[in-house]
Amino acid sequence: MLRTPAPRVIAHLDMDAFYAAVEVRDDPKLKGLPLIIGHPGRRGVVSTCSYEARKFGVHSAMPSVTAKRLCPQATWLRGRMSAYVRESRRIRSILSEVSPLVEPLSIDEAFIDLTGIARDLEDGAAIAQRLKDRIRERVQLSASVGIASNKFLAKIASDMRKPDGLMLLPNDRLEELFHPLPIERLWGVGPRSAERLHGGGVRRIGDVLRLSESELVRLVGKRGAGHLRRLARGEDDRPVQSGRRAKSISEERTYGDDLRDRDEIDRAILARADGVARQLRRKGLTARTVHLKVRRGDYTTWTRSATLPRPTDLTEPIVAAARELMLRRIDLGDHGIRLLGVGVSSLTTCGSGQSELFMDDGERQARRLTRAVDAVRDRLGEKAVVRARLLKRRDREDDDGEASSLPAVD
Ligand code: TTP
Ligand code: MG
Repeated sequence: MLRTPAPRVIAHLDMDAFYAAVEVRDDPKLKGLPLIIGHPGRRGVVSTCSYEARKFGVHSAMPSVTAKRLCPQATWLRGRMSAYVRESRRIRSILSEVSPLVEPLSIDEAFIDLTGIARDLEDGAAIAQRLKDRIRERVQLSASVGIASNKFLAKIASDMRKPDGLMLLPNDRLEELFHPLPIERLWGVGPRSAERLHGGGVRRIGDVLRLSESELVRLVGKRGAGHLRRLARGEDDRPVQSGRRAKSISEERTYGDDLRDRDEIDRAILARADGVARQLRRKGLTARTVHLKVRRGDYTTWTRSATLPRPTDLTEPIVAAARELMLRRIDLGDHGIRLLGVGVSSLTTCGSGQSELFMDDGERQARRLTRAVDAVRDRLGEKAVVRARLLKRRDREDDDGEASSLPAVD
Protein backbone atom coordinates (compact mmCIF):
# COMPACT_ATOMS: atom_id res chain seq x y z
CA MET A 1 0.00 0.00 0.00
CA LEU A 2 1.27 3.47 -0.85
CA ARG A 3 1.73 5.71 2.12
CA THR A 4 1.09 9.42 1.73
CA PRO A 5 4.32 11.26 2.49
CA ALA A 6 4.50 12.80 5.97
CA PRO A 7 3.71 16.53 5.96
CA ARG A 8 6.81 18.68 5.73
CA VAL A 9 8.06 20.81 8.61
CA ILE A 10 9.73 23.97 7.30
CA ALA A 11 11.19 26.80 9.34
CA HIS A 12 11.99 30.29 8.08
CA LEU A 13 14.33 32.27 10.29
CA ASP A 14 14.92 36.01 9.94
CA MET A 15 17.11 38.05 12.26
CA ASP A 16 15.50 41.10 13.88
CA ALA A 17 16.72 44.54 12.72
CA PHE A 18 19.89 42.69 11.79
CA TYR A 19 22.52 45.39 11.08
CA ALA A 20 21.13 47.61 13.85
CA ALA A 21 21.04 44.71 16.32
CA VAL A 22 24.72 43.89 15.67
CA GLU A 23 25.62 47.54 16.36
CA VAL A 24 23.59 47.64 19.59
CA ARG A 25 25.16 44.40 20.77
CA ASP A 26 28.65 45.80 20.18
CA ASP A 27 27.89 49.16 21.77
CA PRO A 28 25.34 48.76 24.56
CA LYS A 29 25.03 52.55 24.91
CA LEU A 30 22.84 52.35 21.80
CA LYS A 31 20.33 50.05 23.47
CA GLY A 32 16.79 51.42 23.56
CA LEU A 33 17.64 54.32 21.22
CA PRO A 34 16.30 54.97 17.75
CA LEU A 35 19.24 53.86 15.61
CA ILE A 36 19.44 54.13 11.84
CA ILE A 37 21.98 52.30 9.70
CA GLY A 38 22.60 54.08 6.43
CA HIS A 39 24.17 57.07 4.81
CA PRO A 40 22.73 60.24 6.28
CA GLY A 41 23.64 62.37 3.25
CA ARG A 42 21.23 64.13 0.93
CA ARG A 43 21.07 61.19 -1.49
CA GLY A 44 21.48 58.45 1.09
CA VAL A 45 18.95 55.76 2.02
CA VAL A 46 18.17 53.82 5.18
CA SER A 47 19.56 50.26 5.19
CA THR A 48 17.65 49.35 8.32
CA CYS A 49 16.83 50.75 11.73
CA SER A 50 16.14 49.66 15.28
CA TYR A 51 12.56 48.93 16.32
CA GLU A 52 12.69 52.13 18.41
CA ALA A 53 13.20 54.10 15.17
CA ARG A 54 10.44 52.15 13.40
CA LYS A 55 7.92 53.64 15.85
CA PHE A 56 8.54 56.97 14.09
CA GLY A 57 7.76 55.42 10.70
CA VAL A 58 11.38 54.95 9.58
CA HIS A 59 12.03 51.85 7.46
CA SER A 60 14.52 50.20 5.08
CA ALA A 61 15.06 51.86 1.69
CA MET A 62 13.55 55.16 2.89
CA PRO A 63 15.42 58.28 1.71
CA SER A 64 17.61 59.52 4.55
CA VAL A 65 16.12 63.01 4.32
CA THR A 66 12.67 61.58 5.09
CA ALA A 67 14.04 59.49 7.97
CA LYS A 68 15.70 62.60 9.44
CA ARG A 69 12.43 64.48 9.29
CA LEU A 70 10.46 61.66 10.93
CA CYS A 71 13.02 60.97 13.64
CA PRO A 72 15.46 63.88 14.07
CA GLN A 73 16.83 62.49 17.32
CA ALA A 74 18.00 59.18 15.80
CA THR A 75 21.62 58.07 16.00
CA TRP A 76 23.09 57.28 12.56
CA LEU A 77 25.76 54.73 11.73
CA ARG A 78 27.15 53.92 8.30
CA GLY A 79 27.29 50.19 9.01
CA ARG A 80 30.08 47.59 9.05
CA MET A 81 29.43 45.03 6.35
CA SER A 82 32.30 42.76 7.38
CA ALA A 83 30.84 42.45 10.90
CA TYR A 84 27.40 41.56 9.49
CA VAL A 85 28.86 38.96 7.14
CA ARG A 86 30.80 37.42 10.03
CA GLU A 87 27.66 37.19 12.19
CA SER A 88 25.69 35.81 9.27
CA ARG A 89 28.22 32.97 8.92
CA ARG A 90 28.12 32.22 12.64
CA ILE A 91 24.33 32.05 12.54
CA ARG A 92 24.34 29.80 9.48
CA SER A 93 26.68 27.40 11.20
CA ILE A 94 24.29 27.22 14.16
CA LEU A 95 21.44 26.45 11.73
CA SER A 96 23.50 23.67 10.16
CA GLU A 97 23.82 22.00 13.56
CA VAL A 98 20.05 21.52 13.52
CA SER A 99 19.49 20.33 9.95
CA PRO A 100 21.68 19.52 6.95
CA LEU A 101 19.07 21.19 4.72
CA VAL A 102 19.52 24.94 5.17
CA GLU A 103 18.85 27.38 2.34
CA PRO A 104 20.14 30.90 2.99
CA LEU A 105 17.94 33.54 1.37
CA SER A 106 19.83 36.68 2.28
CA ILE A 107 22.40 37.83 4.80
CA ASP A 108 19.97 37.40 7.70
CA GLU A 109 17.39 34.79 6.69
CA ALA A 110 17.23 31.13 5.79
CA PHE A 111 14.87 28.24 5.31
CA ILE A 112 15.54 25.16 7.41
CA ASP A 113 13.94 21.84 6.48
CA LEU A 114 13.02 20.05 9.71
CA THR A 115 11.09 17.23 8.00
CA GLY A 116 12.19 13.94 9.52
CA ILE A 117 13.85 15.83 12.38
CA ALA A 118 10.68 17.19 13.96
CA ARG A 119 7.76 14.76 14.50
CA ASP A 120 5.19 17.39 13.57
CA LEU A 121 4.78 21.17 13.38
CA GLU A 122 4.50 21.53 17.20
CA ASP A 123 7.73 19.64 17.62
CA GLY A 124 9.18 21.88 14.88
CA ALA A 125 8.22 24.91 16.96
CA ALA A 126 9.98 23.43 20.01
CA ILE A 127 13.14 22.91 17.94
CA ALA A 128 12.82 26.46 16.61
CA GLN A 129 12.62 27.80 20.16
CA ARG A 130 15.83 25.98 21.07
CA LEU A 131 17.43 27.36 17.91
CA LYS A 132 16.45 30.91 18.90
CA ASP A 133 17.88 30.34 22.39
CA ARG A 134 21.11 29.00 20.96
CA ILE A 135 21.52 32.01 18.66
CA ARG A 136 20.86 34.40 21.54
CA GLU A 137 23.36 32.55 23.73
CA ARG A 138 26.15 32.34 21.19
CA VAL A 139 25.83 35.56 19.18
CA GLN A 140 23.60 37.65 21.48
CA LEU A 141 21.13 38.47 18.73
CA SER A 142 17.43 37.83 18.39
CA ALA A 143 15.71 36.00 15.56
CA SER A 144 12.11 35.47 14.51
CA VAL A 145 11.05 32.06 13.22
CA GLY A 146 8.00 30.87 11.33
CA ILE A 147 7.04 27.18 11.21
CA ALA A 148 4.70 25.79 8.57
CA SER A 149 4.32 22.99 6.06
CA ASN A 150 6.02 24.88 3.23
CA LYS A 151 8.46 27.70 2.46
CA PHE A 152 5.89 30.29 1.49
CA LEU A 153 3.82 29.92 4.67
CA ALA A 154 6.91 29.67 6.89
CA LYS A 155 8.17 32.99 5.50
CA ILE A 156 4.80 34.64 6.04
CA ALA A 157 4.76 33.23 9.60
CA SER A 158 8.24 34.46 10.59
CA ASP A 159 7.09 38.01 9.91
CA MET A 160 3.89 37.76 11.98
CA ARG A 161 5.39 38.00 15.46
CA LYS A 162 8.49 40.12 14.87
CA PRO A 163 10.69 40.91 16.77
CA ASP A 164 11.80 37.87 18.77
CA GLY A 165 8.81 35.93 17.46
CA LEU A 166 8.00 32.26 17.10
CA MET A 167 4.95 31.61 14.98
CA LEU A 168 3.38 28.30 14.11
CA LEU A 169 1.11 28.50 11.05
CA PRO A 170 -0.63 25.14 10.62
CA ASN A 171 -2.82 24.47 7.57
CA ASP A 172 -5.97 24.25 9.68
CA ARG A 173 -5.52 27.83 10.92
CA LEU A 174 -4.99 29.53 7.56
CA GLU A 175 -8.48 30.99 7.50
CA GLU A 176 -8.02 32.59 10.88
CA LEU A 177 -4.37 33.70 10.65
CA PHE A 178 -3.40 33.93 7.00
CA HIS A 179 -6.50 34.92 5.05
CA PRO A 180 -7.03 38.27 6.88
CA LEU A 181 -3.57 39.52 5.76
CA PRO A 182 -3.44 42.20 3.05
CA ILE A 183 -3.19 40.91 -0.50
CA GLU A 184 0.20 42.67 -0.89
CA ARG A 185 1.72 39.98 1.29
CA LEU A 186 1.28 37.39 -1.45
CA TRP A 187 4.52 36.74 -3.24
CA GLY A 188 4.76 38.84 -6.39
CA VAL A 189 1.84 41.20 -5.82
CA GLY A 190 3.39 44.62 -6.47
CA PRO A 191 1.77 48.05 -6.23
CA ARG A 192 0.13 47.93 -9.67
CA SER A 193 -1.37 44.45 -9.43
CA ALA A 194 -2.47 45.30 -5.89
CA GLU A 195 -4.29 48.30 -7.31
CA ARG A 196 -6.01 46.14 -9.92
CA LEU A 197 -6.99 43.60 -7.28
CA HIS A 198 -8.27 46.31 -4.93
CA GLY A 199 -10.40 47.58 -7.83
CA GLY A 200 -11.99 44.13 -8.01
CA GLY A 201 -12.68 44.14 -4.27
CA VAL A 202 -9.71 41.93 -3.35
CA ARG A 203 -7.97 43.48 -0.35
CA ARG A 204 -7.25 40.49 1.87
CA ILE A 205 -5.70 37.15 0.93
CA GLY A 206 -8.97 35.34 1.71
CA ASP A 207 -10.79 37.53 -0.84
CA VAL A 208 -8.93 35.73 -3.65
CA LEU A 209 -10.80 32.53 -2.83
CA ARG A 210 -14.16 34.27 -2.68
CA LEU A 211 -13.84 35.62 -6.22
CA SER A 212 -15.13 33.58 -9.16
CA GLU A 213 -12.55 32.17 -11.54
CA SER A 214 -13.63 34.51 -14.35
CA GLU A 215 -13.45 37.60 -12.15
CA LEU A 216 -9.96 36.70 -10.96
CA VAL A 217 -8.83 35.99 -14.54
CA ARG A 218 -10.15 39.39 -15.59
CA LEU A 219 -8.01 41.05 -12.92
CA VAL A 220 -4.70 39.21 -13.23
CA GLY A 221 -4.90 36.97 -16.30
CA LYS A 222 -5.29 33.21 -16.47
CA ARG A 223 -1.88 32.15 -15.24
CA GLY A 224 -1.86 34.86 -12.62
CA ALA A 225 -5.22 33.68 -11.33
CA GLY A 226 -3.99 30.08 -10.96
CA HIS A 227 -0.90 31.15 -9.05
CA LEU A 228 -2.77 33.60 -6.82
CA ARG A 229 -5.29 30.94 -5.94
CA ARG A 230 -2.58 28.42 -5.07
CA LEU A 231 -0.80 30.93 -2.87
CA ALA A 232 -4.05 31.99 -1.17
CA ARG A 233 -4.72 28.33 -0.39
CA GLY A 234 -1.24 28.25 1.14
CA GLU A 235 0.14 25.78 -1.42
CA ASP A 236 3.85 25.72 -2.29
CA ASP A 237 5.85 22.61 -3.08
CA ARG A 238 9.28 24.16 -3.65
CA PRO A 239 11.94 22.14 -1.88
CA VAL A 240 14.44 23.63 0.56
CA GLN A 241 17.69 23.65 -1.41
CA SER A 242 20.94 23.77 0.45
CA GLY A 243 24.38 24.89 -0.74
CA ARG A 244 26.74 23.45 -3.27
CA ARG A 245 25.61 25.83 -6.00
CA ALA A 246 27.62 28.98 -6.73
CA LYS A 247 27.84 31.37 -3.83
CA SER A 248 28.83 34.34 -5.91
CA ILE A 249 29.17 35.39 -9.53
CA SER A 250 31.46 38.13 -10.72
CA GLU A 251 33.32 39.65 -13.63
CA GLU A 252 36.32 41.90 -13.51
CA ARG A 253 38.57 43.55 -16.04
CA THR A 254 42.00 45.15 -15.96
CA TYR A 255 42.60 48.26 -18.03
CA GLY A 256 45.83 49.00 -19.87
CA ASP A 257 45.24 52.72 -19.40
CA ASP A 258 43.63 53.68 -16.13
CA LEU A 259 39.98 54.74 -16.40
CA ARG A 260 39.62 58.32 -15.27
CA ASP A 261 36.60 59.72 -16.98
CA ARG A 262 33.30 59.47 -15.03
CA ASP A 263 31.48 58.33 -18.16
CA GLU A 264 34.07 55.66 -18.92
CA ILE A 265 33.81 54.34 -15.39
CA ASP A 266 30.01 54.28 -15.65
CA ARG A 267 30.20 52.28 -18.86
CA ALA A 268 32.65 49.82 -17.35
CA ILE A 269 30.25 49.24 -14.45
CA LEU A 270 27.38 48.74 -16.88
CA ALA A 271 29.32 46.22 -18.98
CA ARG A 272 30.38 44.11 -15.96
CA ALA A 273 26.94 44.28 -14.33
CA ASP A 274 25.31 43.25 -17.60
CA GLY A 275 27.57 40.19 -17.80
CA VAL A 276 26.89 39.22 -14.21
CA ALA A 277 23.12 39.65 -14.61
CA ARG A 278 23.19 37.47 -17.69
CA GLN A 279 25.02 34.72 -15.81
CA LEU A 280 22.38 34.94 -13.07
CA ARG A 281 19.58 34.45 -15.60
CA ARG A 282 21.39 31.55 -17.24
CA LYS A 283 21.70 29.80 -13.92
CA GLY A 284 18.15 30.63 -12.87
CA LEU A 285 19.39 32.56 -9.85
CA THR A 286 18.65 35.91 -8.28
CA ALA A 287 21.05 37.92 -6.13
CA ARG A 288 20.53 40.19 -3.17
CA THR A 289 24.05 41.52 -2.59
CA VAL A 290 26.13 43.54 -5.04
CA HIS A 291 29.92 43.86 -4.74
CA LEU A 292 32.16 46.39 -6.41
CA LYS A 293 35.91 45.84 -6.63
CA VAL A 294 38.19 48.66 -7.66
CA ARG A 295 41.98 48.73 -7.93
CA ARG A 296 43.37 52.21 -8.24
CA GLY A 297 46.38 53.14 -10.35
CA ASP A 298 48.52 52.95 -7.20
CA TYR A 299 47.30 49.34 -6.59
CA THR A 300 45.19 50.18 -3.56
CA THR A 301 42.27 47.76 -3.84
CA TRP A 302 38.79 48.28 -2.46
CA THR A 303 35.84 45.94 -2.28
CA ARG A 304 32.51 47.35 -1.22
CA SER A 305 29.07 45.70 -0.95
CA ALA A 306 25.46 46.75 -0.82
CA THR A 307 22.25 44.87 -0.19
CA LEU A 308 19.43 45.29 -2.68
CA PRO A 309 15.88 45.83 -1.40
CA ARG A 310 14.92 42.61 -3.15
CA PRO A 311 16.67 39.89 -5.14
CA THR A 312 17.18 40.50 -8.84
CA ASP A 313 18.57 38.99 -12.03
CA LEU A 314 18.30 42.22 -14.03
CA THR A 315 21.14 44.53 -15.00
CA GLU A 316 19.65 47.82 -13.84
CA PRO A 317 19.42 47.30 -10.06
CA ILE A 318 22.96 45.85 -10.05
CA VAL A 319 24.28 48.84 -12.00
CA ALA A 320 22.49 51.27 -9.69
CA ALA A 321 23.95 49.65 -6.56
CA ALA A 322 27.46 49.43 -8.03
CA ARG A 323 27.37 53.09 -9.13
CA GLU A 324 26.20 54.13 -5.69
CA LEU A 325 29.10 52.21 -4.13
CA MET A 326 31.54 53.85 -6.55
CA LEU A 327 30.21 57.27 -5.74
CA ARG A 328 29.97 56.97 -1.98
CA ARG A 329 32.28 54.27 -0.77
CA ILE A 330 35.37 54.51 -2.93
CA ASP A 331 37.95 57.21 -2.71
CA LEU A 332 39.83 57.52 -5.98
CA GLY A 333 41.77 60.60 -4.89
CA ASP A 334 43.81 61.68 -7.90
CA HIS A 335 44.11 58.12 -9.18
CA GLY A 336 42.48 56.37 -12.10
CA ILE A 337 41.06 52.85 -12.07
CA ARG A 338 43.29 49.97 -13.10
CA LEU A 339 40.84 47.15 -12.39
CA LEU A 340 37.09 47.16 -12.01
CA GLY A 341 34.90 44.21 -11.01
CA VAL A 342 31.21 43.77 -10.30
CA GLY A 343 29.96 40.73 -8.41
CA VAL A 344 26.81 39.42 -6.76
CA SER A 345 26.16 37.08 -3.85
CA SER A 346 23.34 36.01 -1.51
CA LEU A 347 22.11 33.94 -4.43
CA THR A 348 18.83 32.10 -4.44
CA THR A 349 17.03 29.99 -6.98
CA CYS A 350 14.25 31.91 -8.75
CA GLY A 351 10.71 30.90 -7.95
CA SER A 352 8.73 29.05 -10.60
CA GLY A 353 8.17 32.32 -12.44
CA GLN A 354 5.22 33.18 -10.24
CA SER A 355 6.45 36.56 -9.13
CA GLU A 356 6.81 37.65 -12.73
CA LEU A 357 3.11 37.27 -13.30
CA PHE A 358 2.30 40.00 -10.88
CA MET A 359 5.03 42.41 -11.79
CA ASP A 360 4.31 45.99 -12.58
CA ASP A 361 3.94 46.63 -16.29
CA GLY A 362 7.26 48.44 -16.55
CA GLU A 363 9.08 45.63 -14.83
CA ARG A 364 7.37 42.98 -16.91
CA GLN A 365 8.30 44.85 -20.07
CA ALA A 366 11.93 45.14 -18.96
CA ARG A 367 11.98 41.41 -18.32
CA ARG A 368 10.45 40.56 -21.69
CA LEU A 369 13.00 42.71 -23.44
CA THR A 370 15.78 41.09 -21.43
CA ARG A 371 14.54 37.63 -22.41
CA ALA A 372 14.42 38.60 -26.07
CA VAL A 373 17.98 39.96 -25.89
CA ASP A 374 19.16 36.81 -24.09
CA ALA A 375 17.62 34.66 -26.83
CA VAL A 376 19.42 36.59 -29.58
CA ARG A 377 22.70 36.41 -27.68
CA ASP A 378 22.25 32.68 -27.17
CA ARG A 379 21.93 32.21 -30.93
CA LEU A 380 24.34 34.79 -32.29
CA GLY A 381 26.83 35.39 -29.49
CA GLU A 382 27.27 37.90 -26.69
CA LYS A 383 28.13 40.84 -28.92
CA ALA A 384 25.08 40.42 -31.20
CA VAL A 385 23.21 42.85 -28.97
CA VAL A 386 25.18 45.57 -27.27
CA ARG A 387 23.64 48.21 -25.06
CA ALA A 388 23.53 51.59 -26.78
CA ARG A 389 25.48 53.05 -23.92
CA LEU A 390 28.31 50.66 -24.53
CA LEU A 391 28.41 51.28 -28.27
CA LYS A 392 29.74 54.81 -27.97
CA ARG A 393 33.26 53.87 -27.00
CA ARG A 394 33.19 50.25 -27.80
CA ASP A 395 36.85 50.25 -28.82
CA ARG A 396 37.73 50.76 -25.18
CA GLU A 397 35.66 47.85 -23.92
CA ASP A 398 36.89 45.56 -26.66
CA ASP A 399 40.53 46.17 -25.95
CA ASP A 400 40.34 45.25 -22.36
CA GLY A 401 41.07 41.56 -22.50
CA GLU A 402 39.09 38.75 -21.02
CA ALA A 403 36.80 38.87 -18.06
CA SER A 404 37.94 36.77 -15.15
CA SER A 405 36.28 35.66 -11.99
CA LEU A 406 36.60 37.38 -8.68
CA PRO A 407 37.19 35.12 -5.72
CA ALA A 408 33.96 34.00 -4.05
CA VAL A 409 32.95 36.68 -1.61
CA ASP A 410 30.69 34.65 0.58
P1 TTP B 1 15.63 42.56 6.69
O1 TTP B 1 15.56 41.21 7.30
O2 TTP B 1 14.64 42.91 5.62
O3 TTP B 1 15.48 43.67 7.81
P2 TTP B 1 15.99 43.67 9.32
O4 TTP B 1 16.64 42.39 9.70
O5 TTP B 1 16.84 44.89 9.51
O6 TTP B 1 14.66 43.90 10.15
P3 TTP B 1 13.48 42.84 10.42
O7 TTP B 1 13.44 42.70 11.91
O8 TTP B 1 12.26 43.49 9.87
O9 TTP B 1 13.84 41.58 9.72
O10 TTP B 1 17.06 42.80 6.06
C1 TTP B 1 18.24 42.31 6.67
C2 TTP B 1 19.35 43.32 6.55
O11 TTP B 1 19.57 43.63 5.18
C3 TTP B 1 19.06 44.63 7.24
O12 TTP B 1 19.42 44.60 8.62
C4 TTP B 1 19.86 45.61 6.44
C5 TTP B 1 19.91 45.01 5.06
N1 TTP B 1 18.98 45.71 4.15
C6 TTP B 1 19.45 46.79 3.41
O13 TTP B 1 20.64 47.13 3.47
N2 TTP B 1 18.57 47.46 2.60
C7 TTP B 1 17.25 47.13 2.50
O14 TTP B 1 16.48 47.77 1.76
C8 TTP B 1 16.77 45.99 3.27
C9 TTP B 1 15.33 45.58 3.21
C10 TTP B 1 17.67 45.33 4.07
MG1 MG C 1 15.72 40.58 9.30
